[in-house]
Amino acid sequence: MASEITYAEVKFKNESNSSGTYSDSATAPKVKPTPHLSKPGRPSLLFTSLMTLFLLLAIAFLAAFIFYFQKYSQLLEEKKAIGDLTHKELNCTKDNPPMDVWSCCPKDWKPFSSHCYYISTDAASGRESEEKCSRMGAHLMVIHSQEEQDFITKTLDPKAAYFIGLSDAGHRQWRWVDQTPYNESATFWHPREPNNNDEQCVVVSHPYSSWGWNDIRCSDEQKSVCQMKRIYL
Ligand code: MMA
Ligand code: CA
Repeated sequence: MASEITYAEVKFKNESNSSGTYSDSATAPKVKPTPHLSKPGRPSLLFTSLMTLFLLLAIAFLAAFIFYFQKYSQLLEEKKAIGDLTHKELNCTKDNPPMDVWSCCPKDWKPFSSHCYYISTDAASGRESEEKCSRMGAHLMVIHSQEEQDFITKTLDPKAAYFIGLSDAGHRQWRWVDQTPYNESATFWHPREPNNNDEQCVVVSHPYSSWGWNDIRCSDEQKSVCQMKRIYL
């Protein structure tokens, strides 16, 4: 077949000038396709693709590293917080013998009804006091009944004042820290309290002859009472 015939030498007889004779080597650059797809100075497509892939992988690794580093830092932070939260010793009782459940409060916490209460030994601002309770898996104490008010006040020092989980959310709107409704008929304000719009935190105190609530500035440093649910095992 014609396509399979290779001409080593071609002569054009009727051409007057240069009646050229082209050798194999002379025709080669014109006829043969160059083996390289791109110019020798530029990187090949394969090289570019590999570099792009490598770059993408590097970015992915970097992103993953940053992501896991942040996760790890967060985990360390949480672990630190849990260090405070872990109650190393529990005091447990079996409340209802037929029920095979232990009801527990951490050591140094006082059980009452379905909760455990912790009386702080040092003074802090209202916000810090709530944060300290929170780090122990608790919140500032919420009082909804005379029984709760009496239970806690009989264990407190009458010379001190203790933050409870009640605060003014603005415009004298009283809010309990656990979001339970503020019931005006179950409050234990001292006479003539609350008395100051600038006092948005509340302490239970015994200034004269009885225990009651007083609004004070949240920046005041006072002791506090934390509350958490009993732990059932
Ligand atoms: C303090 C402070 C107030 C409280 C009054 C009551 C002088 O201010 O505790 O919150 O209302 O005492 O006299
Ligand atoms: Ca007051």
